[in-house]
Amino acid sequence: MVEVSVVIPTMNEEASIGAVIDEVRKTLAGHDLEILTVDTNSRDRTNEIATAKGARVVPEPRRGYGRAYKTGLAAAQGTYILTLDADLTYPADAFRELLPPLEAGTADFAAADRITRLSGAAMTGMHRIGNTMLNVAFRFLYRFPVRDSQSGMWAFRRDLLPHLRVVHDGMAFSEELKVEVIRHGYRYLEIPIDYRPRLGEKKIRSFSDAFSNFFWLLRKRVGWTPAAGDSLG
Ligand SMILES: Nc1nc2c(ncn2[C@@H]2O[C@H](COP(=O)(O)OP(=O)(O)O)[C@@H](O)[C@H]2O)c(=O)[nH]1
Ligand SMILES: [Mg+2]
Repeated sequence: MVEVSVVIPTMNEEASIGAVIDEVRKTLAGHDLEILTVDTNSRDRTNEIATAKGARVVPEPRRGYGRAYKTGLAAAQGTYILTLDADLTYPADAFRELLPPLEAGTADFAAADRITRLSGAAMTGMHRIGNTMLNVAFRFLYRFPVRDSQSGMWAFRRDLLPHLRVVHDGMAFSEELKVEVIRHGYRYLEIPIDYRPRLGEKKIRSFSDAFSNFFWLLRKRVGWTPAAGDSLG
């Protein structure tokens, strides 16, 4: 039985994927672990490196951060699922703080909070403004004191998945997942981390993704989404 599945979306991340997997293994040594990378058409050495480091590469040719997670989460087998980016921005050692509250049964979903200890170099001004706007909107619309609605580093029990219906296939997957978790009354915990500057080319478009994520928060709030969506598990 797999205890912990780590799911990592990748798209041309050869500069960092090896170091991310190394950090994950070091942090979770002693756990029965599987590492899945969900890859969309990488044309560089991403998949070669991930395979060499013992990860299972799950191909997902359809574009989108959320699409990749839907495929990766469905393929994961662990009791606990942990996620992070392939760009070395999220310090994997934060799993040492995210996982124990789940194991102890004091939280159902734990997310890394990049905002509380954010340093100047790790996020551009535009990105920071976008995040602030989205956090304010999330708090107002969902009456929940979230610190970092856009964080992509999570830890949760896999048995939550059948209860979560996430529609969005793009970057808004992250906020929508949190909305689902909170709406179901699961205990949501945020833990401050030291977010780092990215290696490799970023896939997010700060301006258009911020607007699209904002409108998605609104639409989700009023229930105006194109489909109910399938559950994640
Ligand atoms: N498989 C897959 N991964 C993606 C896609 N878009 C982004 N990613 C990955 O998702 C993570 C987040 O993307 P990133 O550019 O770091 O966005 P940011 O952290 O919000 O600035 C990275 O590991 C990317 O490689 C996609 O369409 N497919
Ligand atoms: Mg990133």
